[in-house]
Amino acid sequence: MAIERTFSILKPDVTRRNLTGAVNALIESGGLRIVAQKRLQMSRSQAETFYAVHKARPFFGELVETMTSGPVVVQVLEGENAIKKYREILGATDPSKAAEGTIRKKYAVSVGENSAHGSDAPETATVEIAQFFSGNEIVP
Ligand code: FUP
Repeated sequence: MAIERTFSILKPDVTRRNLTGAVNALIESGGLRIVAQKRLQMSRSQAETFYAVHKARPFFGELVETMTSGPVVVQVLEGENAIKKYREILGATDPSKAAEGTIRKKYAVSVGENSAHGSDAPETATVEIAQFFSGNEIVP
């Protein structure tokens, strides 16, 4: 199986409630390794760039507001099939539909405040990692 990297964001609802360690424990016990991590305040323009694919959606404004409402923790996760595996650990976008034991089932507040992001494909993972990390910040 292929060793992959995926991009993760622990969203402001997680940092606000001091749940960074709790979410990281689920990531690590799920078999992924945190090979880069930093806490930062996303600017409006960073959030708009990151979610540009959703620009035309009715929730875009609220999404940008939410993502800039407090600190986030951006991460690079590594492991076998990391992209798919992290999506499984995250659970469904809507926490009411997320499986038991997933990050979103345990911790998400709502669809808009759903605790964490994970890349959905290898191409997006590469672009998303490059938006926040330079190569020498990723230490396997
Ligand atoms: P996901 O890949 O699971 O993060 O989900 P999407 O890319 O579909 O959505 C990205 C973010 O947009 C979600 F995390 C939260 C927000 N969103 C809403 O606020 N309302 C919606 O109906 C759908 C998504």
